[in-house]
Amino acid sequence: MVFFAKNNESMTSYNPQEIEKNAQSYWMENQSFKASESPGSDKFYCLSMLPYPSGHLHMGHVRNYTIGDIASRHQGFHGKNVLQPMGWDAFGLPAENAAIKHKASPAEWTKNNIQQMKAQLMDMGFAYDWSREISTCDASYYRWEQWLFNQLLEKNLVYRKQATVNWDPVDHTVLANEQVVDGKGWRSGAEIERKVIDQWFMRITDYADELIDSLDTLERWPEHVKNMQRNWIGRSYGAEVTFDVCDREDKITVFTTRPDTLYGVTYLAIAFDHPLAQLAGKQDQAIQTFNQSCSHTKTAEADLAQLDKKGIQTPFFATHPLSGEKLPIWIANFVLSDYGDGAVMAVPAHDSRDHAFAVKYDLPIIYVIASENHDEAMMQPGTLINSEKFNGLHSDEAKNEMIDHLVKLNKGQKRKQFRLRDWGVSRQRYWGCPIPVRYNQKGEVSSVPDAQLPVRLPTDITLTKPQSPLPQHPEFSQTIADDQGNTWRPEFDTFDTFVESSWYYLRYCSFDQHEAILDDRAKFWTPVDLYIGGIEHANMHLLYARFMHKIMRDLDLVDSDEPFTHLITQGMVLKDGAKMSKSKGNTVDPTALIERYGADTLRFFVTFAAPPEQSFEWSEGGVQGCHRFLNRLWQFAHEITTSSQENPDLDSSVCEATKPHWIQFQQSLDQANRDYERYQLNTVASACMKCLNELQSIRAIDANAAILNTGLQELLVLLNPITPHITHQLWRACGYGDDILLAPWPKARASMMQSDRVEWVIQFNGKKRGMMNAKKDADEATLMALIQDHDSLHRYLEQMSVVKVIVVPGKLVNIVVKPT
Ligand code: ANZ
Repeated sequence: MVFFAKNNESMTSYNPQEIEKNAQSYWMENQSFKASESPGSDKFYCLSMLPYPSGHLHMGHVRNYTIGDIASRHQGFHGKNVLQPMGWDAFGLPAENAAIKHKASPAEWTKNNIQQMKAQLMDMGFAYDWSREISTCDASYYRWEQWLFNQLLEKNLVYRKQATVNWDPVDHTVLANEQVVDGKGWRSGAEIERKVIDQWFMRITDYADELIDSLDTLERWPEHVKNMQRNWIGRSYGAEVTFDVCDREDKITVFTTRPDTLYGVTYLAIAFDHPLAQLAGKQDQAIQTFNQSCSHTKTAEADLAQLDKKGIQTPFFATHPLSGEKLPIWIANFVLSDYGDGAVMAVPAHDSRDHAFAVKYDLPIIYVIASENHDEAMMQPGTLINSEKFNGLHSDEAKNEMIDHLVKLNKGQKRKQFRLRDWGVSRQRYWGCPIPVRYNQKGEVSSVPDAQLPVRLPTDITLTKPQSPLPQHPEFSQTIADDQGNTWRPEFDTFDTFVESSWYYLRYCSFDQHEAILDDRAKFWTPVDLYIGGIEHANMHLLYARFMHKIMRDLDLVDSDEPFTHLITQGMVLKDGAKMSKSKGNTVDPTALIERYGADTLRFFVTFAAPPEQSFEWSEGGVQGCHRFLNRLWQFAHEITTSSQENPDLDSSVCEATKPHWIQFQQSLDQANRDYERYQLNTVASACMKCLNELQSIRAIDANAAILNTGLQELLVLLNPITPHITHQLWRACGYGDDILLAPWPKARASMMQSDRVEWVIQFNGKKRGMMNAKKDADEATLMALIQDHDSLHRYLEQMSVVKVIVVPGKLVNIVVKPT
């Protein structure tokens, strides 16, 4: 292709490798992204979930971090104090596995990986304040985690208790549920045992109510993530009912959400490790065998739901608290040991599990809610029958009356129950943060005083097997003697790595504070304004971080109730319809792409491919298309560079022929600005493409048009958050200034905007719910489509059906809805 540069100099071609390095050095030298707590400006804390340092950046990271980087750079142009930090979630199992494989030290392996990945992140041109880099395996970080543990200990928010773990008897190690495959250890293949050992727990259940209730304040969190958290915490309201065991002193307490069905109870079902089940096992070999078989199944509720219902009858009976009826007591494999009281009042007529079980073992079924179909369980509430004085009541009333009655008889009470358990934070592993406690010969516990922190994890370790080397480590395992002649040994367990990631975002604020965990800067920066990460962290990580934030608030270290104001869960990068992942062997290496096309192309592609929350299919062709766009931009900028003079009266200089294109340009600019605000970044990218097309059309009509330079300047700034390197270079090459980061942010010219857009009032059932910008003459279908897509308005349509839509042209839409 031949280009005619106006200044007749030979045209330089777009060489991303060179210009990207230059731009990156410029930012480094000028400390362009160093965060400061300047008074007078608003802050914007933009956070992407920190990576595990596997050594290789993958496309999921690239996408996640590009979204965050665009948001940060965009806010920077708007005069905000921006904080965009990066760090490493550096403890955890993979380092141990890799170390065993390579007979190396996990610390070394991790350090090398961090170096490699950091270089890759640098190549992407992300605007991080690297001075705040955190590595969670550094003692300067984890010593404050240990300090926090001491605080929690003092506040009685951590405790030690026996709990069941999956024990691999060959590898001498505890396995996570995911590492147990068909009841066997994933590595050793050994039959897994359920072993009961002492472990540390954090009292997250103390905050269960608040963790549910304050979800309602998180307006900028995806609804489905909030629902996942609600379900995970699982608050149920119901009753506790006590059954006397016939001819014995024992009582069985059950939790039920359906006290209205009490007269329908025909048997009790208890978990295999319920005291009565254990007692029955001692007396009867068959029961013993059954209990043992239950002890090998997984405990996860989802797994239990899939199980074939199995049970065995015990020799015990219980008395129905109201009717006095004698009820058999069964041990059943679907009863969770650690939910409620590990016992269920079975109502086969109205619960499907109980029904399946009753049919299988030929137990009686009594309907106590009027129902026509007696072939299966009728789960809906309704009118009570067969329930003596409660007959004729509706379930809702009956629930309360039944509870009142039980309270009078001293046989039950109202109860709130959570599915959430306290957070078990002990791991019987080496590569983690040491838990700062000691034990004496009697097994008594004492915390390591703050002044003696950190308890350092030794790093001079060569791992050869998955067993923790800490109990054998000559220095670490040393005991200390006190004045009373007690000797104290250290704790050999380390923390679950979710502990580190539950508070790292706070430490970025006070990264160089060595006298305290946090300082006032944490109050300045938090809550995080935008948090971006994968949906796989919807439950555990986000819940633990929310819990920790509330603890920090109660320690007066932060002054907000929630850590993350706005959450974006980015979609997946797919290849041939499957998630791109190492295990599927379908990954594309970002480094190879950067070498070939440059980071800007990659950044543009992952932005352009889909809205942040949606998944997209990888396409090399798509990457090439993006590269061609950047090439066109490069060439265009070089061709017009010297052709212009500043024209103060820009609008009147626009001739009739070029005017439609200039108007189009302004409209795309306007659209891009609106889409930036709502993080609809893919359409920002396409608007930038349209802008370039319009400028090219203008040049084809009038090569000297004064608006070309103005348009190019605006386009470069608009594009800068997405493709920072090429825009940095062109800004300088075109002589617009030294640093594009100092340029004003472009706004569409009102005078050039065709006034075909207006702010529509949007009502639902006659109530105004918001405004929406759209074409004045938009029809009903277009408006409805826009509302469906709208950030805040779409939720009024969720689980609703539209009865009627009334459009007042150019002004108002009223949608009449009713629940589906
Ligand atoms: C009688 C009943 C009748 C029940 C009926 C349900 C329907 P959520 O809502 O999830 O909290 N349950 C109680 N403890 C259990 C345990 N340890 N393992 C397995 N199931 C247990 O569930 C509460 C219901 O789950 C309780 O209400 C109880 O069964 C069962 F028509 O009691 B229901």
